[in-house]
This record gives sequence, C-alpha cells and structure tokens, in this order.
Amino acid sequence: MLTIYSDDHHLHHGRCELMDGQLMPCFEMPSRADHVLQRVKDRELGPVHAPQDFGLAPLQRVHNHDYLDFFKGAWQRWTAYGQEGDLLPYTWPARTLRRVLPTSLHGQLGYYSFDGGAPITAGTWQAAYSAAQVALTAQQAIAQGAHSAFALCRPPGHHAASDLMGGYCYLNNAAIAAQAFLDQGYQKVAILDVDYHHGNGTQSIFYARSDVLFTSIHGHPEAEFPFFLGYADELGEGAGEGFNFNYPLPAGSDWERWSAALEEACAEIKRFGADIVVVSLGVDTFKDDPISQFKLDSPDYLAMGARIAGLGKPTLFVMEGGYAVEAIGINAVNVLEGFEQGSAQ
Ligand code: Q9C
Ligand code: ZN
Repeated sequence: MLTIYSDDHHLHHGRCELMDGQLMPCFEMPSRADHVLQRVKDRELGPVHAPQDFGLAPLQRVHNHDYLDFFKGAWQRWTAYGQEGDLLPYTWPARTLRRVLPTSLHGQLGYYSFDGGAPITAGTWQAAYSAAQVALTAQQAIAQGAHSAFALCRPPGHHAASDLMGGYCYLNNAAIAAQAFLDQGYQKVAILDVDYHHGNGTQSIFYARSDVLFTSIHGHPEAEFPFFLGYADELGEGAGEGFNFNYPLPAGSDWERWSAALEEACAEIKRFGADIVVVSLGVDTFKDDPISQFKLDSPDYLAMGARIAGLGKPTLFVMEGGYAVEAIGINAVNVLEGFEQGSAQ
C-alpha cells in the first residue's frame, strides 16, 4: 500500500493542553506520526511518497474562506502583539451570547473554535495545510486506480468543521479528500470513522447531504469528548436524512462489542452502495491509550482492517487520533496490513 507523508507535521508542536485542571504537555505530538512512519518502513508496507500541492481550492470546497483566511493569518496577528507562546482560545459564543464575529484576535479565535484543545503555533497552518495535501495526494492515487492508500496526516482532522477548529484538528483531511472524490465524478463516498472520538466535524460538514454517508463508532458523547454531538439519534437532515449513523459505545468496550458496531456500520455502507470508502483511522481505541476508555488490543486492528477490506471498495485511510505513542505505529499499520490480507482473499 502506498503511504503519503510530509515532514511538515513537525512544524506543529503545541506546548500544553488543559487536562484535569492542570496544564499538561499536548498528547497530540510529532512523535505520533514519526512512529507510524517508522512502522510503515519496518513492515515494508510499500512506497512512501511526499505530497503534491493542489493549492487552496480543494480546501475551500469544505472550509469557509473566512475561516481559512483567519487560520492562515492568526499566528502573525498574535506575534504582532509581541506574543511568543501558543495561541489558545478562552471564550466561546455559548448559549445566551451572540454569534457575532468580533474584530479582535481572541474574539475571532473564540468564534472559529469549539474548544481549547487546538493551539495555534508558528507552524500550525503549514503543517495542517500539508496534511490536507497528504490526504489529497493519497486521494489522487486511488482516483488513478490504486485499490487503497494511506494518508499519514498530522495534525488530525475529523473534529474540524467548515469554520471551526478544536479537538487537535484544524482542517478536515478526510472531508477534503471525500469532497475531492465527488468533484472528480464519483457519486457516493462512505466515511467510516473508527477514531475513539466522534467525528463531529465530518458529520456536520455532510449532515444535510446524501452523496456522503457518514458512519462513526466512538465513546458515548454522554460521557466523552466532544460531548455535544455523536448520539445515535443523529440521522442526517433534509436530503441527508438517513445518511448519518452513529454507534456510541460505553467506556470499557472491547473488540467483541466494538466489532458488532463495525458490522452494523459496514451493513449501512453496503446498503448505501458506496463507490469509495474513506476511513478516518484513529487508533485511540487501544486499551493503553492515555485519554480513551476502550479496550482494543493490537491484533484486533488486523481484524478491523480485514473487515473493512470485506467491503470490497477502493479505500482511503486517513490518519486521525491515537496517543499511546509507542503502540500507535503497530496499531495503525496493523489495520493497513489486515486490509491488504483481507483484500487478497
Ligand atoms: N485535555 C482526536 O483524537 N480531549 N482528538 C481533551 C482534555 C480532546 C481528540 C481532553 C480529545 C480530542 C483527533
Ligand atoms: Zn480521537
């Protein structure tokens, strides 16, 4: 399987996040992608290519122009105040407040974010831009005939909505790739989000549309980030009604429970008649993940990949979360190897 990877992810290294009342080093760190790349090489998964540059246009198909302008320019505005630390939001337009766009940097940052988990650093825009190009380059490989490809994206993307950053995410790499397939003439794209957290950004982007099926298996939002989306009764709206399926699971869910939800998601993808499957590949479902509560073990990821292969569709894997840094490479690449073994049969 072809892997697309850019070193630019090192340009994004947030310092701190708020966790249990304390500032902790960011869980979403550069070594995550380094470990995945190393495992790709160790296992000889296939060639590793740098991304091409498709420019801003495919990003603008998913994200608002004003949001992209804000994100691109935010760090420079911050340093113009003489600041050097990470730029983090601290006020959001919650209930009783107006959703106006203020003129100030922090007002705008609150407007364009939904949590304090996505720090902007000097290199965040470039890293996120390159991650989107990684996804688009892997997308192109499939459009040109590959049965599968792996977009080793960092920072991740599935929490980012059309004009919101949050949950370590800025640009929705999977959504950008899915939209690119549609823009190139594919009719039906299914997204299977296996990250531990609900892909609220991806769901929101496609919620009113019938050309993208969104399915997600995740920690129940009653008890887990992002809390305010990801419930089972969210089925889509308007033309998108019946094209959104959430499988929220309780803390402690193991492979037996998780794979039952995967069966249901795969049944919906089959019923949908997808031309393409885009997998939001988070491996924070791992038993030793430091911020998650599922109990999947490393061999389970081989089975996960094999089941996805059973769909029999060209499949784009887009890296999302996973914070057990030592194991993330094993687990992510196990999905890819399981897919290849499952495809060969
Ligand atoms: N510091 C992804 O897996 N949790 N994002 C914050 C308090 C945010 C996870 C916990 C989790 C975001 C892509
Ligand atoms: Zn996650």
